Amino acid sequence: MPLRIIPTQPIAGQKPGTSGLRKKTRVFMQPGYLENFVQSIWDGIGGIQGQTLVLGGDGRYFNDRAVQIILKMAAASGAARVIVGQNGFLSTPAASNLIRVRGADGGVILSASHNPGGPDEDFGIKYNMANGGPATEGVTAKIHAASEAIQQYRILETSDIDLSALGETPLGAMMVEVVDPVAAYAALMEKLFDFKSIRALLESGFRLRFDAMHAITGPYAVEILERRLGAAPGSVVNAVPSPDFGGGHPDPNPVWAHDLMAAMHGPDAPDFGAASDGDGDRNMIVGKGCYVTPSDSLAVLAANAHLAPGYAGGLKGVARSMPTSCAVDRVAEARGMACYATPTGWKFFGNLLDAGRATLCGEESAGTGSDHVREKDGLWAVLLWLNILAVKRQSVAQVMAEHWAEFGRTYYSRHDYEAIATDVANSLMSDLRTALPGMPGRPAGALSVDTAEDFAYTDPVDGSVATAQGVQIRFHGGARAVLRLSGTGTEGATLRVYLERFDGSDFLQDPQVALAPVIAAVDALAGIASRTGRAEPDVIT
Ligand code: VG1
Ligand code: CO
Repeated sequence: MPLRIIPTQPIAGQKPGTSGLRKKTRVFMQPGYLENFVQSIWDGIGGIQGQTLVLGGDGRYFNDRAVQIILKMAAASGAARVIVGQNGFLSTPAASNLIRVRGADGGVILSASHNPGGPDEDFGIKYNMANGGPATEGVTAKIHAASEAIQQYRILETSDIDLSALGETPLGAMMVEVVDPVAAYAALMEKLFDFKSIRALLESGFRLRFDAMHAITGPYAVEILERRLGAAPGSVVNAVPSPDFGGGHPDPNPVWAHDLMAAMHGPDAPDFGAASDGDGDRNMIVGKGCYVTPSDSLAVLAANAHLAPGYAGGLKGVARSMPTSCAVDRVAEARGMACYATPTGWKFFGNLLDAGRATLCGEESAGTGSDHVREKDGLWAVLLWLNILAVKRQSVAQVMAEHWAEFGRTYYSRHDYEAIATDVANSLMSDLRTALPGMPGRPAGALSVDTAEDFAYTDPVDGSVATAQGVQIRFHGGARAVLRLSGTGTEGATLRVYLERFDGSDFLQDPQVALAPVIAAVDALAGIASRTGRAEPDVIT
């Protein structure tokens, strides 16, 4: 099999963001572009000679081609074995699990997560390490440095491998092992959760609807929810992964999962609704007429996880990303648990999970997970909710009402301004940063600033420092706002504004109404409307 060493040169803009490298699919399809970045991964991590890697993706457009290219490049650089999901499919949490249970040296996951897919939409690639988690900041920096120094890439010139049949096929000196993408993951879920109780709940007439949004969790949810737990056939909708996600955004929030929201608020609403994103690591939870925000979901799971067998011994601690609401902090305080606030992105939870300092982690962007893998995990969150409901025998709305009665309610919302001009976004943030020292004490609308900082994080395990992770403004009276730019957008810049306000007694307000003073205060401080020319955010979650 001829080995090709192809001369290449650095490509500007191959800097991985919050979750690997994301670009328009057509950018990835340019000759040599994907190859350049894959070789940069191999170079950045010090080579893959003799290694075992896991490979798979969410099935979006170009997944099939990319998997074949990466297999040939792994063989050309001396990998011993690549474990790949059948047809090139693996959800992000299932890939994380496979890396761990197979003792692999790392893995490559193909996905742009919740971004739409197709030739004119988005594609992405990320490298995960031997613990199953996203590359740390340090490794990400090495991959980026390699992408700036690259001179050549290596690839085998050979025909494609058939990835539809399970089993082993040699590729040069490397072994390609095609595995069932669901089996090992489903086995892990059976260990963590009380499938018997959940089955009994479903037999009692409890109805659920899981919307896989035409993305990767379809096969996982059909196997686990319908086949193993006995949910009625058809409970999982949009269950067949499609390269363009049926033309939609596989983003599990009330905006993009509007069909699920409509079903859960309709006359014949099921008892429980859930959805997951393109690569299966995000989740959305909704009860009959009752949407649960991701920040509240994290708090409820932290308060009740001990009801599931996998967490019966209690939690070692909890962690949230800094912009995630402080609802979970109240649970941690009440239960005497450690609580960490990290920068945005799952990679910052890795050390806390590895060191046994945190058991449960979550982000406001619909990501929740635990130490069972090193990624957030959509179906896991759904199963933990079902396990809790099966034990409590309460509706989602009752669980929320009791939770707020015990801990109070933190009203929370995120406002996204998408595809704004990069220079406008950058100057908004840099002007805001410049103004931070003068902010404390300053009035902003009906509120006044208590503290203002550019969030920096020192990892308590390895001491590494991440700076400039978002502007955090606390107001007198306890409200808080965070502003940061997205690291995963592929068009212009996306400004994210995170808003919260605690209320200890009134739990039934509309969040946008409850947050109105915070929204006005942020605009007074940052000048969002005047600078961007946008009267409203593009997406409110
Ligand atoms: C977004 C979310 C962040 C999440 C990241 C990856 O990043 O805000 O919480 O970790 O996406 O999620 P940003 O930089 O655009 O705000 V996904 O489901 O890759 O996998
Ligand atoms: Co995702």
